[in-house]
Amino acid sequence: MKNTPEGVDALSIDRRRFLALAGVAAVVPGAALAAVTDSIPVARRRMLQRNGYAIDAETPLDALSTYLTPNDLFFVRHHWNPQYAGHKGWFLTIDGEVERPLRLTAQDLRRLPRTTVTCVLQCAGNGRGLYQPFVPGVQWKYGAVGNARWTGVRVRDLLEQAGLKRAGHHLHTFGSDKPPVRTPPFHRSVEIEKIMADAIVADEMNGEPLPALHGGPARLVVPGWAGEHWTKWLERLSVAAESQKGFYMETAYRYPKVIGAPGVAVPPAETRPVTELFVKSNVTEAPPRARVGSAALLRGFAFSGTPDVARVEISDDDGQSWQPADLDPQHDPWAWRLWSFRWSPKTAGRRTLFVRATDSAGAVQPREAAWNPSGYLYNGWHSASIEVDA
Ligand SMILES: Nc1nc2c(c(=O)[nH]1)N[C@H]1C(S)=C(S)[C@@H](COP(=O)(O)O)O[C@H]1N2
Ligand SMILES: [Mo]
Repeated sequence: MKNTPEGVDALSIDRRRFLALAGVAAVVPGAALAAVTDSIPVARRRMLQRNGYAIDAETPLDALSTYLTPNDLFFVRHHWNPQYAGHKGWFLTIDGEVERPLRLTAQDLRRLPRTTVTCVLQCAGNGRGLYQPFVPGVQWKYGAVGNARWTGVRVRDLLEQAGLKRAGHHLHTFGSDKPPVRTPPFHRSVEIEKIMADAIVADEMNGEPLPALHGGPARLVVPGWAGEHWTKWLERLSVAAESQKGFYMETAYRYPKVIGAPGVAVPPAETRPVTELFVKSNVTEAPPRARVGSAALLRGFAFSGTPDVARVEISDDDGQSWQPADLDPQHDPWAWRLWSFRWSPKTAGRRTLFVRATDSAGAVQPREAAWNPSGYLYNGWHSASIEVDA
């Protein structure tokens, strides 16, 4: 694909340059955000750009140590450089299989009953750069994921107001970003059951107006489902009998129905759309050195496409035995769970600690992620390597 050049080295870019690249001005943080943001030291406030064209920047793991990921450190995935829409003149159209099509301004949206969801947004391609053999596309490693508090209006309320017809089974979503020539538009759709269950049109992120980089004035939030469903710069929601057609539904964002051998192509008829996220955990902080007999503290996060994480465990013997990590009390359905673990090494030398999570449906994070031709939903065990002194 033209818009995702391969093999581009990641450049570390600081926040100022990142904003310059994005062509947007820094927003003045509100009190709520300042509290979220201040807990990450200045030295760690940086992003890793993973693409030569369009902003595709991931968060370094050590900056993903808070329950809410600050807006200015939240990963960004653009398919191309959008023309950022302002609030003035913006409106959201709701049409298709509805009795009364709606046209809402940003102000109209703010006056409707509001709801807040705290949940994970992860790009389906997060971890693509870790697959063997190599998979072309943006070489995301660990940080195309974050946890945020999204506020806005339930799509169910909007569709009830518009009078959803029985023939409507899919919600087609349209953002205002226009692709470069000869590139298919980013047109997507989501099953109406999922939309009616818990999708929202969000115009706030972590208590601030939704930043332009993250789809402001408004975007779709689909808790538990991969990022490509979360249409940014939303301008139209259209109900239809069938799912949307085109490259981003029929070719991209599909996963093999049956997992085959690594590196082997899968015909389209033997794929299904990517939907729920897979259970996954990462280490965000671990000391490079430790000492026999004294505890070393490891921290990280865990999440899944089910509402909750049941357990996080650590192994210091290559997966033969597991010890439970402590789960932080803060949690919300489809949010991530922070964990911590005090490890007391008994022998000196270089040691590898693996982490794995189990979700509320009993799915256990596998040692190796299931290989798939597009490199989606990587969830192999993550590890930390620690040098233990006698
Ligand atoms: N209109 C539009 N919406 C979009 C995209 C896009 O390129 N255009 N990228 C999608 C993908 S693939 C992801 S992973 C998320 C990323 O959201 P973020 O940039 O706020 O992290 O937005 C989704 N919504
Ligand atoms: Mo994505």
